[in-house]
Amino acid sequence: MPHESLLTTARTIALRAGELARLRRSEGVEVAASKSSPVDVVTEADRETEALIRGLLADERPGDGFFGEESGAERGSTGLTWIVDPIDGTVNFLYGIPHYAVSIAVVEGEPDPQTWTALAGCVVNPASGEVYTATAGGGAYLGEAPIRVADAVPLSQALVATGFAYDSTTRGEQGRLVAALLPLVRDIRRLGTASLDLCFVASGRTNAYFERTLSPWDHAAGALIAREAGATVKGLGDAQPSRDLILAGHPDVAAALEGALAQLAR
Ligand code: LIP
Repeated sequence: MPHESLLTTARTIALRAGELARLRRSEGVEVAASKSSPVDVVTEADRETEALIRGLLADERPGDGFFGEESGAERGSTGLTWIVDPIDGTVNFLYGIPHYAVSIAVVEGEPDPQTWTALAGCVVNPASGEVYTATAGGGAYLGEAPIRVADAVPLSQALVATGFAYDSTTRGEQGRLVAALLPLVRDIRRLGTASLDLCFVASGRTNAYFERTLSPWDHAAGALIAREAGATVKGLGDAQPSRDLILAGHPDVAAALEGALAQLAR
């Protein structure tokens, strides 16, 4: 498998970080601070888990760059950068909803989703024990089992996941769009963890996913896993995923969803 060593590093560290997050969740979780809005929170477990990941990567991969949600970016000298969300689905984690993830990806080139090449990625749900992995050209897996996107369905039969911003004005806009989309699809799922939303597309648990206002660490690993499982994963127009949009699904479903969203945005 290509980039197997990088994947082994990502998976080993993601599993250790997941164990720490699960332990901290069992001990009780409190908000440590808020960020972009009163409902955009960080917990001490977020910070502690990222510190663990960052330290283990520094030991294992000296010279690689780091780009994490809680402790920022550090340029490396090897051309590789680790993109880390220590606890994706922070609000689920805070409330004890067992649907959150440690997301670790390693990319080649600048740590910019518009230009990077993702080489390996791992998304671990510590609550369920599910481990999603992929390497560029090596396929996508849930545990040891290969995974593929669900077969194409008409948009009216598509189960579509999405998510909403921490900014209330943006959330209002997103809610109006989802209300207009709802009668056009089978149903909507809002599960609260972008990395797992992308893994659910990869494993056929949903037909498509879209969201705006995500950060690079939310989708770095999940986008590679979804692509390697046969999904189209794109941003707005011809762009790569960005804060403006990430959209993923079977190529035919992704195209139909993108068309519907464009129509509804007019
Ligand atoms: C979350 C994403 C989720 C989105 C939330 C939040 P966080 O990331 O995983 O898809 O809807 O608003 O951005 O903040 O838990 O790392």
